[in-house]
Amino acid sequence: ISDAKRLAAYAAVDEHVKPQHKVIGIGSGSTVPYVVERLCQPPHNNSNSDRWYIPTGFQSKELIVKAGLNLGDVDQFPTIDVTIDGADEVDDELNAIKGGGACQLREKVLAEAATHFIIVADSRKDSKILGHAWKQGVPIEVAPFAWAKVFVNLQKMGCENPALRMGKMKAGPVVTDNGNFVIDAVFSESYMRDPAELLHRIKMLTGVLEVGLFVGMAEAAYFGYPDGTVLARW
Ligand code: DER
Repeated sequence: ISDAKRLAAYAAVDEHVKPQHKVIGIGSGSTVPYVVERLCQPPHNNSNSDRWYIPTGFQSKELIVKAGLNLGDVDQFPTIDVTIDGADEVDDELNAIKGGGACQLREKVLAEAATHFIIVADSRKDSKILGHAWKQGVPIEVAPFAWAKVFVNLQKMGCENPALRMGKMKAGPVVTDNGNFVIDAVFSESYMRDPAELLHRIKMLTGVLEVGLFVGMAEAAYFGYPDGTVLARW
């Protein structure tokens, strides 16, 4: 799987990061380390001295810092040339479920700020309809104060078993880089067939800060396969 992730990441960087691109958004998860790895190799590394890298959270920031790359902030660079990020699942229209790593708020800010938003993943994420491959539900970042209210409203919407995401080796819920909670909400296929409508309905719930549905945002997606091939969709 790691080889498949590396293949997807390398292909996406080689195809979409040009020498003239000076502001690069780096996503979160287990695939994006290979994006940074490729950007530190020739010929891409020749452009790094005057290039800025914008993180989507703590893990992403550490990747940039440890690679010795220029760390920027979205405050300095509200417009980004290319953002490359992973995903939990991608449908046949390049809509994605993101937030498996609880970073979807900053990820969506950088995806929206980018002229080019590119997804990289292994083949397990390549799907037709969201929810067919990723069974953990739509990750929803919520204000801690409002989580129970959002929970009830998600049930009223038809989500059978919303779940407050709990920490591992940490008592209590996962706390995001922004100090919020995450509710994972599984919806039936009838909802997932219209991710734009579902995104809107969830986002309108008071207390919801961001929803891990990236609809109509990705320009292209690269999927690495165990047989050594890469599938690019756009
Ligand atoms: O949270 C996210 O959306 C991350 O990008 C992540 O879930 C991507 O998954 P990966 O670890 O398979 O790259």
